Amino acid sequence: MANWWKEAVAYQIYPRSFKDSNDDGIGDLNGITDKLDYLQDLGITLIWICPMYKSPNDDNGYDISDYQQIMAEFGTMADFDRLLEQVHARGMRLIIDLVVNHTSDEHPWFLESSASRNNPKRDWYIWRDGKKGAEPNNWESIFNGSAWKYSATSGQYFLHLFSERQPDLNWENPEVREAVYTMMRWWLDKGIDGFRIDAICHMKKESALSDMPNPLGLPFVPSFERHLNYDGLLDYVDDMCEQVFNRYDIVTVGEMNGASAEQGEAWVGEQHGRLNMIFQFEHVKLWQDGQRDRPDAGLDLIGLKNIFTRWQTLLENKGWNALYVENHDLPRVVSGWGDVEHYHHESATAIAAMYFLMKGTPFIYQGQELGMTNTHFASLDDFDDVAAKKRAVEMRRQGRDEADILAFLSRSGRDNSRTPMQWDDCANGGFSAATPWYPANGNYREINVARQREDSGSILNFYRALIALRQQMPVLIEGSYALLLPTDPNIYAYTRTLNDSQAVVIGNFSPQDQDVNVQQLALEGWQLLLGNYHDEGELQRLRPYETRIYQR
Ligand code: TEU
Ligand code: CA
Repeated sequence: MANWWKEAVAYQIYPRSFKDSNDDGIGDLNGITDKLDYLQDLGITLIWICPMYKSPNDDNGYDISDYQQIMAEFGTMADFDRLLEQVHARGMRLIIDLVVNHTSDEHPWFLESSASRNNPKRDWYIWRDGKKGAEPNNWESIFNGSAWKYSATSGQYFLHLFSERQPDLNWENPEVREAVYTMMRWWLDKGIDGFRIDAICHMKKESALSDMPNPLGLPFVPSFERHLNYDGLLDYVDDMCEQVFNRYDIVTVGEMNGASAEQGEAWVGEQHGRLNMIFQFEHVKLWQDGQRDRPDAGLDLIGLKNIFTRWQTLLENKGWNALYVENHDLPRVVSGWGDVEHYHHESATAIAAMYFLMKGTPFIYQGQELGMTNTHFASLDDFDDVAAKKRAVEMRRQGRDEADILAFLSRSGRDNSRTPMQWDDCANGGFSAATPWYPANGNYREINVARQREDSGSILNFYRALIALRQQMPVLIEGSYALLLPTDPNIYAYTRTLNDSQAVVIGNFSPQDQDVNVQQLALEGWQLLLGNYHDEGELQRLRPYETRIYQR
């Protein structure tokens, strides 16, 4: 196969929480380098690290004040170079986060732009006059509150779709594009293997910046859903590909909220030559929307099957999927879709097999391979994430009571996935000898790498087996996907087929036994390759959260 990234198994690192090498309580680049053997041993071949650039850390590095310097807390550029070299020495590849929808308000570009109305960089950001003494329009920021902030220096407002410390760049301006491309080439010439492109769906703004309809009379109206994937966005992407990406042997993955499976081909269809993959959001929103309506709703399995199957089928032979169920913006998947209390091991591994063996490049978020869970928040003071804090303010404004807000943020908050990686049962899970910047999840004594490494039946070793299986069996990389039992509310089953070789992945996503129609699935005579129970069990019955992988 021509494209190395199709065979890759990817691992996402949140540097602040991965491994602290110098015991100041903050994860760092040398910490990542120290753990490369762990990743290699697991079978990882591609690493994505979240932003490690200079940043005042309003949004944990997603607010960049210098694209060509390393955040002091994370180390130096020499540390980065050594990390890259050590990744390559192990035959792995490294991609970094490209955050160019916005910069930090401390970036020199923004400092210049905000200095005066006639500064040469004024138009690098999106400045507007107020309307009758108020914000230029009624858009709400993704992190709540107005999407505009007033700057007294020049008497105008600037647009920020995220926090007010993350002003949006004006991508209409060719000078902005050129400056960003120069920066991108600088990293690519250094030898990185590609980019995960942050918030790409938000880069194109509706040019009139017109008010949202406001039937409910809200102070500010959520606007981002309407402006996601706005007309003309693909022109930016084409330009970026032509000017930069297409000149390198790299992989590009866009963070693409707002693309439906039907639109997927425009983004990653090979004949268009745009991005290699996108992180689509449909399965994530299914869960989030379900949570909004019914807080205790777990997994809507049929909804999930519909979404994954549409992406699998519509991109078949056309483009490539990025497969993921966790990242640093989401709560832990086993806490949302599984059953941590009764079937932690079974549900974490059933989820793993289900998404990991579809067609596409699987991404594992740090700690997912251990079945790390959501953490415990005793009060609203326990939240660190800027998004959670601002959400709490907005919920208070809506009159929601504290207990309600705490419950909502506890199950949806991004801090859940940002607790320190659990390496062993030493203090702070072995992440750091110092007090970590964010407290470790109290369950690190039970859930940690050291313990799971020794246990052949652990979640970690299940992931290791999945990765090995995928590397050994071309059908699991290239085989086409077909859904079985589409209307079964408890069982997710599908085949992968390549010429005369076939695999079946079957999983029970309920805490009850489920009968399997062996005839319907034609399972007789198949060979069991991997399962998440100690014994084979009965062909015709799946135990709670049991998953099995067969081959013909
Ligand atoms: O997230 C952006 C992101 O999730 C949006 O694209 C999405 O549309 C929105 O949250 C609606 O749910 C990225 C990073 O992953 C995140 O950590 C950053 O906070 C954010 O960009 C700003 O850089
Ligand atoms: Ca450190």
